Amino acid sequence: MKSHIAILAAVLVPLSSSVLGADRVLVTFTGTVSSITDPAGVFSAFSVGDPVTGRYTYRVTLPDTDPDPKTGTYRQSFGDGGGLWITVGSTEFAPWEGGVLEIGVADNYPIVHDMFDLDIQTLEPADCVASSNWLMFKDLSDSAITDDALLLLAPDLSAFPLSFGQVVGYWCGPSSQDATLEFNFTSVTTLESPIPTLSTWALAITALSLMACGTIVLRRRVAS
Ligand SMILES: [Ca+2]
Repeated sequence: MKSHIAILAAVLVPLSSSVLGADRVLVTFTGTVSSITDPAGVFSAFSVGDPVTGRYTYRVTLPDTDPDPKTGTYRQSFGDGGGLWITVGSTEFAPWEGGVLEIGVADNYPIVHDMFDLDIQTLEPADCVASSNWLMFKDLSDSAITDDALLLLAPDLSAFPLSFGQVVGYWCGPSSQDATLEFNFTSVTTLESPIPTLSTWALAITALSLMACGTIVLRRRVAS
């Protein structure tokens, strides 16, 4: 019986944050470095083909600060729990503690088309040096996005054919130089959302099946 309870707890605890309605979105992603533009030699430790992992998170109740019904702008500071992390190889580019995650949504907007993007600064601006993490999901056919609301699930890569991420560095001074490391996505996965995902429903069905089996076993033991 104890093993049944342990199994149920292992299944139901993660469910409580998703089936019951998480108040934030948490998405993980994987990818591969596709290009490096690096005149200053900032990203010399990395190569095209290097593996990329990362995650981002934001609160689902963030207000849209853009009155235009075709575009949304949402902000959440890193100190308030918003963030976008990118790890290339074994090097993590984490948000600067004073950084603000900015999320943009565009619905059938001129030139931009349908777009969902996230951006956060990763280094405190000092000596004219800064850097940022940026993800962009774009659909030129204008069918992926239907309004300017925050996305509550990870973008479906098949609906956003033009998608990529970047780690960007800005160096200014006598010779201003930008360095950019770009990667393609191989997967984008919802871990938490107020909307139950297919994997969440699979977990729920597993949990209910286990409960039903446990009940049947108990009744048989009581009856025998
Ligand atoms: Ca708007």
